Amino acid sequence: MASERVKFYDLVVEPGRTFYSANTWKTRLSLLHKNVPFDVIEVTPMMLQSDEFRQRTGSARPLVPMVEFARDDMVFNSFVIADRLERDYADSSSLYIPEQDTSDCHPAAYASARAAARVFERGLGDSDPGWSTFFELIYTDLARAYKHLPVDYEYVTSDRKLGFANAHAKLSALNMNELIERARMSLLPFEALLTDNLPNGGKASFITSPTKAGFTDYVLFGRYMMVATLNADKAELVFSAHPAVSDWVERMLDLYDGHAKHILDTRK
Ligand SMILES: N[C@@H](CCC(=O)N[C@@H](CS)C(=O)NCC(=O)O)C(=O)O
Repeated sequence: MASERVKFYDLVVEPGRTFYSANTWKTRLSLLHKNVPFDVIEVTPMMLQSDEFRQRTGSARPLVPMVEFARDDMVFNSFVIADRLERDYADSSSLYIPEQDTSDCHPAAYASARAAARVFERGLGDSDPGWSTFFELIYTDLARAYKHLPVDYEYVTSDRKLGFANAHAKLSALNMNELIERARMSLLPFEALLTDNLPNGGKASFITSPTKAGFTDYVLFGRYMMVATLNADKAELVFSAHPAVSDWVERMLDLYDGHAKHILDTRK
């Protein structure tokens, strides 16, 4: 399929600032993986809450990532977008089995790989199931980033946004040393995967496949970018605790002409 430019909606504290959303990083990297040219539309939480956005998206609570493939063809949710990219750009490396083009993947192997990616993104890649502590780890940094914008601050620290009672007080009272330790431990499976010997004797460079990054890498790297953009010291403390994971972060930063590294270097 011809690669038409699409519009990719990404979250910022204010226009011109950095891209900190773990979920939108999945989509940004999925678009780059599939070689789909895109224009970034920077949106703030208040823009997303506006009547204009609610009407345009037909959703009472619009969330990013969103990709506008064409007028009146807006797709939400990072996994739904990934599936759409797999369908529309089947003649390029699969997000779930990156060593093959999507159209060449065996259906049974494809279903297994897609299911593994889905479980992982709803597990470690999501705050709700409690598999990891990445959101809790940066919550106070996120709140601080909005402090000078009273209306946005009120929203991002509200129970409505955070999803449970007294959320701001509870999240702010968590013990940071314990959070850092738990976040480190949540990376142990990846350190093992990247250190184990493969059947051919080599080592895996990426998580989704030994030689090429894919959707599962983008899920974990989204968590890394969320932490690194909001508090670089915490990212260092957590991700550098494991040598193989630390090397993987460097490889991820270098992907697609150093796309993520460039954003870390140029946007704050
Ligand atoms: N499961 C969804 C999660 C989407 C989501 O939670 N997006 C957040 C950013 S990480 C958002 O739009 N937040 C703005 C808001 O809550 O108003 C996905 O993967 O796309």
